[in-house]
Amino acid sequence: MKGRYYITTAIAYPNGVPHIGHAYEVIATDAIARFQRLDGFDVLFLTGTDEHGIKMLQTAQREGLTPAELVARNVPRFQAMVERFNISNDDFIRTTEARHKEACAELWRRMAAAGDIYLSKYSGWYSVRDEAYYAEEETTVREDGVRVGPQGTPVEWTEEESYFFRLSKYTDPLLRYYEDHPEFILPEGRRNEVVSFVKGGLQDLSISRTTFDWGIPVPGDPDHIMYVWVDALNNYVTATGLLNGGGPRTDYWPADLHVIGKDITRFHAVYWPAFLMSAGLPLPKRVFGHGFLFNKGEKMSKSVGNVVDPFALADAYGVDAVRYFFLREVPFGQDGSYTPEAIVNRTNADLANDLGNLAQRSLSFIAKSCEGRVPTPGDLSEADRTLLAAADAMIDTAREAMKTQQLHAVLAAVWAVVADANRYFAGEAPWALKKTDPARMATVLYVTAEVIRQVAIMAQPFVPRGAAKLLDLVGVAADARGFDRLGPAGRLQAGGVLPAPEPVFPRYVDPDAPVKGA
Ligand code: ME8
Repeated sequence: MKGRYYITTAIAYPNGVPHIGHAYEVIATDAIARFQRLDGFDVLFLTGTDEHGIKMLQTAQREGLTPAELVARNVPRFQAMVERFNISNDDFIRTTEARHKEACAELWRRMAAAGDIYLSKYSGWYSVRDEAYYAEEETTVREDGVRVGPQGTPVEWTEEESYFFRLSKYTDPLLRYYEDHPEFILPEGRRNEVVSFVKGGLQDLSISRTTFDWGIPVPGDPDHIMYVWVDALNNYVTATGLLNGGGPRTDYWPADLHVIGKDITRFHAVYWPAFLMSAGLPLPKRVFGHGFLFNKGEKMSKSVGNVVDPFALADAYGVDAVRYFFLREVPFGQDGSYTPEAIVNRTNADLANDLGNLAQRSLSFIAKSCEGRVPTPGDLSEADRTLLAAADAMIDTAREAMKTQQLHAVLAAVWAVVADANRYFAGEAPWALKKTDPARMATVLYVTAEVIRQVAIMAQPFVPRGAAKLLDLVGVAADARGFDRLGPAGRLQAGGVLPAPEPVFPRYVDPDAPVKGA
């Protein structure tokens, strides 16, 4: 084992059903978690739901439910989404769980013991949609007279007694931390935004509410409940047991990577490290703010009616295809747009044609011409060596790209080898060699199968189902699929018996398209 690796997603508000942005985040995080596991790390992968706060309460009221009823109805949909997309999370945390309430009370006590919490009166602007306090200068008045915060959501004037956290005290320590850890916040553009926000000076933060009670009570003053972001951020620590008296997971803290969307960078890169410094806990190593997905270039919103149901996408195109499309097409960290045509074009080209057909053609040829056994290679030609070298080099490129979570670059490197293998296979034309030079044919088929083995190992984090099936087809045992088996270490053994080939990545055919000849 190379060491522990703790990775998390944001925890979603279950105030509605999951949308494709939620699916995108768990898919990307899952690819990283699977990559690290295959690379020999002892991974803890956490996701879950953020169930308190005024937004949840108001949604429940609008629907004539109690907040507890609302979460009881919606959380299973989030759990089902995680399952549907083949997410390999080790835990699913709900902020209404007892373990979490205990951990939050302990966090609060530690911040209070550090002298960082005081009682005062809050008056200012609050956005329920963002669950965020904004300074007056961050708000603007829209043409229709509605005052909105920096994310464009309405803010309302709020005045109440509140506990405050001495965030101002952490301005310099935070700036020093960003300076000493230039890769704490990625991508770089997001880091620059955070640094300039903090340089502007931080004001103390209101961290409790008294006007509703759907939340975690403040220790010693149950008239107050904790500000939902104090509660929410602490989920990452709760899952390790560190603030619940210990247990087997405590050594996973600090987290290696918090994967979040760009709109919640401030909470993760400013508030969260400040709370942790105050509580005397180590800081996470990285916060990665991914981009937003847009439907045909438009922002998804319930009022526009273009919110895409991730279950419908999975049903239409398949889980592997949806996973592959978003991770290959959207440079991780940037915004992405998608259309049904783009999903079909990309996955038919890369999965069905380039990889799927290559595997189907070469493996059926092996089945027919080599008695269904891994062929025995002869001396390697220049072309054989070049292709094998390209396959052997994938993992180094991939590890380098993964240092900064460049998932699309990993896939680009792997599919560059798939393209090489297709050119090789077409150029060597094993079907012609069958009559003229069967020994050379065997070598070409061996090299092709070996490259498929390595491509499939590399593809596991992204298209887990299809990659596993490919590995079955080239006869790779379940315990020989880790990255330590890449390169010469795990070369296919000549003579190994292979199962009957079958197609792995189906081509998407529009169910409504006119049938040819009909
Ligand atoms: O923010 N494209 O919950 P949430 C990509 N509970 N990502 C998107 C997206 C889109 N169109 N829309 C949302 C919350 N996201 C808090 C998090 S963490 C301690 C608490 C992302 O349900 C969003 O950026 O509004 C966030 O990372 C995640 O989905 C959950 O969003």
